[in-house]
Amino acid sequence: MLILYHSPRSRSSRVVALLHELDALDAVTIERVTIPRQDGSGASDPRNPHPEGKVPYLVHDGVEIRESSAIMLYLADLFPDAGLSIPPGHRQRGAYLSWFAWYAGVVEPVMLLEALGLSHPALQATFRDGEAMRQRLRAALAEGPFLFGERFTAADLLLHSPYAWFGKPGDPVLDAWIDRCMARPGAAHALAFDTAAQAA
Ligand SMILES: N[C@@H](CCC(=O)N[C@@H](CS)C(=O)NCC(=O)O)C(=O)O
Repeated sequence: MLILYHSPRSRSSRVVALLHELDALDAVTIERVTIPRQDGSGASDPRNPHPEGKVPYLVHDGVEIRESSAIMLYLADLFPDAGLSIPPGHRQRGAYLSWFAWYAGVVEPVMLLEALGLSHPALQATFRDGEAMRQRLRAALAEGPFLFGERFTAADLLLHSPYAWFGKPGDPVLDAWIDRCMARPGAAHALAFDTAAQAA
């Protein structure tokens, strides 16, 4: 049994989009929980088993999986027929895993630091900066419309997601890629799902 703990219009919305892309919505129970929001609304939900009260959180037959990168990798592997995962044994598997680790370890901190206008030599040494991060994405997208050429994968879904919330960076290559990702059926489903949940 699979349970996704989800809060509308949050980092778990991209997992809802992924489940739609994987044609796996029927296999997963989506439990809506509340979270404290940055505007002061909301609160931690005692029904959410995440150790920090966060979303997304996935429970699979009692095994708990946290962090968007791990959850999305896990689900894309679990439902391989959709072709959104690059499986173990494939020569691009390592590159595929690298995007998920880089997202969690570099993209999220760098985007937050840039949004807050924070810089420090140690931060630059550790993470580089927003322009280096965008250059890394641009270089990958020189080969095709998605991070793995013609193939849309769960890595595209994760990596473009902060831009879907915060807006495009104003770079022609990145903006076109974000538009392509946002035009996917999963993105439309997640938006409609969250809108309906919030209206209920
Ligand atoms: N690195 C985590 C971040 C999860 C996260 O911070 N989620 C936010 C929603 S966008 C949350 O649950 N916040 C509630 C809280 O901090 O208590 C992931 O990507 O899964």
